[in-house]
Amino acid sequence: MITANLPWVESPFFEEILKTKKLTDEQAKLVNDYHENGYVVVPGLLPQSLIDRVRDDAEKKAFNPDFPLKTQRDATRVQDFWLVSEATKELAAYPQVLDMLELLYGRPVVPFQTLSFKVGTQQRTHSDTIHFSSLPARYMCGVWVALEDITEENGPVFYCSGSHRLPEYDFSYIRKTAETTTYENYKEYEDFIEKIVAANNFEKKKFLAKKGDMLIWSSNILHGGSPVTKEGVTRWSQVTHYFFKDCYYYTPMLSNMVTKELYLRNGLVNIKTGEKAEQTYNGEKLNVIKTAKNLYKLTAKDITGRLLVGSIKGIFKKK
Ligand SMILES: O=C(O)CCC(=O)C(=O)O
Repeated sequence: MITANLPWVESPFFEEILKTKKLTDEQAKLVNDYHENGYVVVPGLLPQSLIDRVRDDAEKKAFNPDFPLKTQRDATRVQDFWLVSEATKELAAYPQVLDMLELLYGRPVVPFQTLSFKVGTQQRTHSDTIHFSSLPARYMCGVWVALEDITEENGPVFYCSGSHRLPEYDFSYIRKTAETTTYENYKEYEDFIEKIVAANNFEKKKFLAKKGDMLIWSSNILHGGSPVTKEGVTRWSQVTHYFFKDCYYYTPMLSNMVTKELYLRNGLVNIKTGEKAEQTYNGEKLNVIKTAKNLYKLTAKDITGRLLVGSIKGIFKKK
């Protein structure tokens, strides 16, 4: 069945593919909502005992400066706490969540990053595709879990329903020039996305979650963190980021999206298996040619780097 090389829930042929699936009413509602809105809210699936263990670990270790961590940590967030917290890892690879994601995407899931939050991030609107993209496109999603009740005051996550249908905006849309970008250019991206929100009249819907509620968002949905309006309040929460099998994984923010020189995520580890994630294009290994520090060009197997250079020289000779 042709999917336009997109996850089936995001395919233009979604309705046709849906008819071929044997789904329960609950599953049908999940896939229809996700297709339509780009997100779903799932209350009551995760055991409160697991939520309590994750929160306890985050309090006692992640945000305890005396607990040694090798990953990035600041006052708001800790990256990849799953490496030292069994509970965080369990939440990231919770079997019923993985089943749900595999139903939505039709491929084995690769949980690859956790972020643990103590307070609201107040992050400006963005799409995860600027950080995490795949080839074929859109095989990525986020699962955000409240580790305490979320209020208007403690900086709820917000999202723009339907915005997943937008193009995957990167710097090739933002700039007229073709430089490779870095995180120093990130504000330019955020300013651009704010204009996109205004141009589309998107509403920023707040996720006023109860402890244990979960939000699944698709790779390209616009989202962020609302302002924290009460001093000193916490917003214990965890987000896990997932890719899916048989893709190349890259970071557009650090790539050259005009020349398609990609910052490949070569060291990606599958949280569930502990193994390095193999990268392929729908199962096909491509040639990977290094063009600069951390940048790679993908070519088909029948074109080697040498041939590519040779044919370019040939073109110049003819002239
Ligand atoms: O938790 C938040 O406030 C936002 C998190 C977020 O935007 C992300 O993980 O991409």
